[in-house]
Amino acid sequence: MITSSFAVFAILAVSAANALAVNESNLGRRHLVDSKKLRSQIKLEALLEHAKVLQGFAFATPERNRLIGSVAHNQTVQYIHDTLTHLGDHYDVTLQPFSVIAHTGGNYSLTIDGAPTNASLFEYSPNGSITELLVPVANLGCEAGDYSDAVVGKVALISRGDCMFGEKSKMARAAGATGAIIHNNVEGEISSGTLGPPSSPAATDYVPTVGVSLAAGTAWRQAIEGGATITANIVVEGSVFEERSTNNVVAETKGGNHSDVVFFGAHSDSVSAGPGINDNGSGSIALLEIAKRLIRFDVNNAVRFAWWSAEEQGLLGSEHWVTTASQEELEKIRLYLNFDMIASPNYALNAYDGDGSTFGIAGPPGSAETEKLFHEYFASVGLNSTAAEFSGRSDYGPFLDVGIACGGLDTGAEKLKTEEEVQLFGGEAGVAYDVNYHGAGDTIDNLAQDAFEYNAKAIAHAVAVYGASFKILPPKGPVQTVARRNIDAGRKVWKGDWLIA
Ligand SMILES: *[C@@H]1O[C@H](CO)[C@@H](O)[C@H](O)[C@H]1NC(C)=O
Ligand SMILES: *[C@@H]1O[C@H](CO)[C@@H](O)[C@H](O)[C@H]1NC(C)=O
Ligand SMILES: *[C@@H]1O[C@H](CO)[C@@H](O)[C@H](O)[C@H]1NC(C)=O
Ligand SMILES: *[C@@H]1O[C@H](CO)[C@@H](O)[C@H](O)[C@H]1NC(C)=O
Ligand SMILES: *[C@@H]1O[C@H](CO)[C@@H](O)[C@H](O)[C@H]1NC(C)=O
Ligand SMILES: *[C@@H]1O[C@H](CO)[C@@H](O)[C@H](O)[C@H]1NC(C)=O
Ligand SMILES: *[C@@H]1O[C@H](CO)[C@@H](O)[C@H](O)[C@H]1NC(C)=O
Ligand SMILES: CC(=O)N[C@H]1CO[C@H](CO)[C@@H](O)[C@@H]1O
Repeated sequence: MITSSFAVFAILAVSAANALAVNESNLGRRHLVDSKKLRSQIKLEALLEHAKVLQGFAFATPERNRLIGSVAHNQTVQYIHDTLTHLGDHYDVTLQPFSVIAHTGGNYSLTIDGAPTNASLFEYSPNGSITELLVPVANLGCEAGDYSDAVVGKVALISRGDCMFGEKSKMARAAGATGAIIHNNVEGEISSGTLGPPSSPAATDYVPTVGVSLAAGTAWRQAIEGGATITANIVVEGSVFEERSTNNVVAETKGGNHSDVVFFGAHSDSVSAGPGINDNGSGSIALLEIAKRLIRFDVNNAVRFAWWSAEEQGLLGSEHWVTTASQEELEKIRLYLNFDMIASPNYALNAYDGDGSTFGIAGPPGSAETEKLFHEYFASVGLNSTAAEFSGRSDYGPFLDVGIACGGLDTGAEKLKTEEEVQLFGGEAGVAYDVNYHGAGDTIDNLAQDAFEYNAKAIAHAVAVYGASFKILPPKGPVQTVARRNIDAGRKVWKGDWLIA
């Protein structure tokens, strides 16, 4: 239940209600949802109106963001919830409360034999200041037996691979180490890794843990095996863990077969650096506007929408939903589609690579057909489209983990646009798709309005096609009872923006 800042919301609700006006006299004679008709209802002006409301929430607070648990994020959740409930009796709308442990702050340094050394700090690493000998751990540090008595009181040097970073840090602690350095098992540094939230804000699950490159880790191992001693100094300061309560919003059409659901999701929170209007306000807004317009139509398959919270902490909202759903609930989902960052200023129009033809990782049966649906749709309206890596790096990750077919669209984040993509989409080569990614400049003024509208209509197309029929999909694959992780040694496993293994 969200009761905070109700007065502020009440004022905004008036303009929201106007923007919502639906011609009730048309509701009595509804027809089966149709792509062209639904798309014709999706207007850029309405999308931008919602964007203004979300940005207004952020900019009315000193932090100017929509970080989970903040007033502006709570208002976002309430705005989505109230917009849906004000539509009348068309959706079952629920708030799913949960709490997460957020990690803020944490600056750090690594010094090896007195020399400052490149390293990254794992998210959820605790404070500490350790100066101790470095002791290599056998194998991949995923079994208690990999840790010899020599690590007691020392800094454990562990290879990446096989199990999660958090498990390695926990095992190092259990074996008596006071700090841990995890080196990569493929070339390059380990950037933006997470240990995963501790069991409570006060828990002492982990030792201070940093990540280094394969080259650095290998050199230290070889030196130590050759008889040298190496002293590591790890300092982590100002890591703050706090519990924050928040809500997912989930809405399902009253109509349609509730045992055959097509599920659309986006995340409602932003990072702390800015209001998050492209990342990922844009996906949330498109879904809200489509949900509003869909009430004029009938559906054969129930259409469910979710606005996930705590994506930025590592997909915690979607994971909470998936891990608390029963096997029976999960089996009712034919397909999950995800939409985040769909209006990047220097955009590419990407559909998730569900068939694996571009990046080599395919999804469960139905994922390839959904990628094809989007490419064919864009082609039918004269637009080019490309594939985005099907990495699990957003809220569809938990759905893929349990074997549900997935798809989705995005327009690119921090990576640089290529010459080839400029031929397809215009824009500037060698510049990030979204230079404001995770920044204060992620505002309405910096949205690509054309991409926003193209993508909102593409989503409406998928809502219409799958709301009417799943006939283009092959038979479903098996759904797993317990969420499993695709952790192969050396494969990057993403959780939001974070590597977990
Ligand atoms: C509502 O729809 C009816 C029937 O299509 C139409 O005659 C009427 O003008 C519409 N009203 C408004 C306010 O758009
Ligand atoms: C936001 O909502 C959560 C969940 O209802 C609540 O626990 C929290 O106190 C709210 N935050 C603020 C700043 O009002
Ligand atoms: C952390 O930041 C503080 C304040 O800027 C600074 O004094 C301290 O040296 C930093 N610590 C490390 C380990 O970099
Ligand atoms: C440290 O990292 C920086 C930035 O990634 C890189 O330019 C530099 O070469 C690295 N230094 C070493 C010694 O690896
Ligand atoms: C880490 O240190 C900061 C002060 O530098 C403190 O506020 C914070 O609570 C400490 N974190 C933990 C998890 O103890
Ligand atoms: C609803 O969907 C389920 C699962 O696909 C199917 O078994 C059932 O026959 C459908 N019901 C109707 C009325 O179509
Ligand atoms: C699609 O790509 C082709 C080939 O690069 C290009 O000629 C065309 O202008 C692009 N279409 C659009 C709408 O940008
Ligand atoms: C910060 C963050 O997690 N943003 C997500 C927004 O959506 C894109 C596309 O799905 C993801 O790649 C980002 O991780």
